[in-house]
Amino acid sequence: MPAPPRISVIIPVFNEQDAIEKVIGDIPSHLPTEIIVVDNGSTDQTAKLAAAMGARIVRENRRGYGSACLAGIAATREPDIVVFLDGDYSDHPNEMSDLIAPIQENCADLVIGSRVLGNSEPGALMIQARFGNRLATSLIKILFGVSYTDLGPFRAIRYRALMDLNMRDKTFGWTVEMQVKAAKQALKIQEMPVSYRKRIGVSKITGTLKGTLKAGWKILFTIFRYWFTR
Ligand SMILES: Nc1nc2c(ncn2[C@@H]2O[C@H](COP(=O)(O)OP(=O)(O)OP(=O)(O)O)[C@@H](O)[C@H]2O)c(=O)[nH]1
Ligand SMILES: [Mg+2]
Repeated sequence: MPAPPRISVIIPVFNEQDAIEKVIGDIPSHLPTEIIVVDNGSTDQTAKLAAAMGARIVRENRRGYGSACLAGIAATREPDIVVFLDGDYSDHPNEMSDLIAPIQENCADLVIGSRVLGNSEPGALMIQARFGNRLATSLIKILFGVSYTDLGPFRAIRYRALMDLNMRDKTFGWTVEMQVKAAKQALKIQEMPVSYRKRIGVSKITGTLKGTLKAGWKILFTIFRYWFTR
């Protein structure tokens, strides 16, 4: 029997004290080798609660979703697979086995959890997020020839492939940068339907006009940037 893969789960968090215990508690306990919670300058009890649940806390004071993910990667200890998961309890961590299965079976290097293909609680995936996903994935299909349905945060990637992607984005271009670079490098890519529910706590990005515009602009900019530098 081959040894089970070593899995690092990275959870970027900014003030998620009402959600973080549920997120960690729903991760199948037999799966990850370690859970890394990247505290992106929280001013609440998030880090303390996560540590009490057994997570390793990494602090990253430079704000931004990508900054937090990059700090999480830097803190890993050469695992086989890295899983990214949001800290607001929108994703369903108990679906992690399905997400990593294609990598374990050597059918994929990158698995994107698709909220569009899975069950999304009404109102969880807001109209602006659905529209943004459509636009971004259509552009990726036209420019890079790869079909995605979502830019969802819940995703798994082989560690070596992740290193080769040389991720850079420090904000909300992070998810699309990974997908575009994976397309350019012709990684084996799969999507897995995942469930999605309304977040716990205050919406910070897609729930606000400013957040949506900033994230939307950054996503489009990132797609074209990697198109022009191909
Ligand atoms: N907004 C924001 N989130 C961060 C940051 N750093 C880490 N995060 C975490 O990144 C994850 C995704 O952020 P969310 O605010 O849930 O973004 P979203 O899912 O697009 O939108 P909403 O859930 O509607 O706010 C959460 O776990 C945040 O706590 C940051 O600088 N800004
Ligand atoms: Mg969210």
